[in-house]
Amino acid sequence: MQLDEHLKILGVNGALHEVVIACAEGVFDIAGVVHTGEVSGYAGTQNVFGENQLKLDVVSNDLLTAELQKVASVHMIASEELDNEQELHADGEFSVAFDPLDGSSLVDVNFAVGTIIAIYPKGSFIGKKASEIHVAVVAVYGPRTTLFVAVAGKGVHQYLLTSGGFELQKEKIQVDDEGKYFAPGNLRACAKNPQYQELVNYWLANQYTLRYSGGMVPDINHILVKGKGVFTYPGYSDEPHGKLRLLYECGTMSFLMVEAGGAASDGVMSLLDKPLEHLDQRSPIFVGSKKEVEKALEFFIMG
Ligand code: P6P
Repeated sequence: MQLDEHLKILGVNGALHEVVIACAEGVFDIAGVVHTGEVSGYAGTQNVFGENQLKLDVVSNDLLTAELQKVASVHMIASEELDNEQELHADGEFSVAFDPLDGSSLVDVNFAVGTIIAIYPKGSFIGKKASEIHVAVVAVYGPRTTLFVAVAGKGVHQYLLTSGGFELQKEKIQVDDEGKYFAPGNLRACAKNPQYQELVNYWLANQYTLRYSGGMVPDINHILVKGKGVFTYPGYSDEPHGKLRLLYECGTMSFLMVEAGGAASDGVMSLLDKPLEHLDQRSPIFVGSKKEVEKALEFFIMG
């Protein structure tokens, strides 16, 4: 079954259906440039986080923005690659936030990368929470291009990009409450954060299997597809809020995981309930199987 038809079965119709399809079109376009490798090198510019942009970052952003521009129901957009949120259509019903190519620094070593998109109610993103997301669209560009679509209250569904379009692969993906896979981001923090060192020691002592690539999307994809595990990217003294962006990465991936029956926290509160203060806000993240997230937080709260 094609994405287009399955969305209608999920009750995604009208303007929201148009926006989701535009996101999928953008993913299709980005997959083309990622897999051909024709676009390489640096753009000579920096994003709002002060990171040097690859040409692929900029091209991916432009491809997705172009698809969203075609849809009258898109009010505003915000991109990790743009300095500010932008209005596309004054009468649009939805605002779309995205990281067009997450993990782009891994493209040169041919690791999997991804696109992270969240469709919110209209208006500015400031003050919004991930719990307000209507639909999340997350793509994994690996040996194959796959797509997660999470619809608020309707679960997470996976599609495979084939010559015929996005074909439904798995409905209602669910993660177990526990499972011994761990994806420990920012391990450098262990040198200054003994609580993190203790958590890593716990995972090792209990024979957890390491699954970490350095790409948030493929690393969380692993938890969703295997149905268990935990991804962490804590802060520490030098970076108390960690590295990952609340709007473009943590919020959307948390929405995806919670819709699949998992949990997501910043160490203090649910990441679904954390209001956005500014576009480049960063947040620690503990996300995955419920009991694995709870166990991870024990080490940080007790510390
Ligand atoms: P580190 C990729 O650059 C990214 O933004 C996420 O996709 C990933 O989880 C994280 O950074 C990796 O960070 O510190 O392990 O290189």
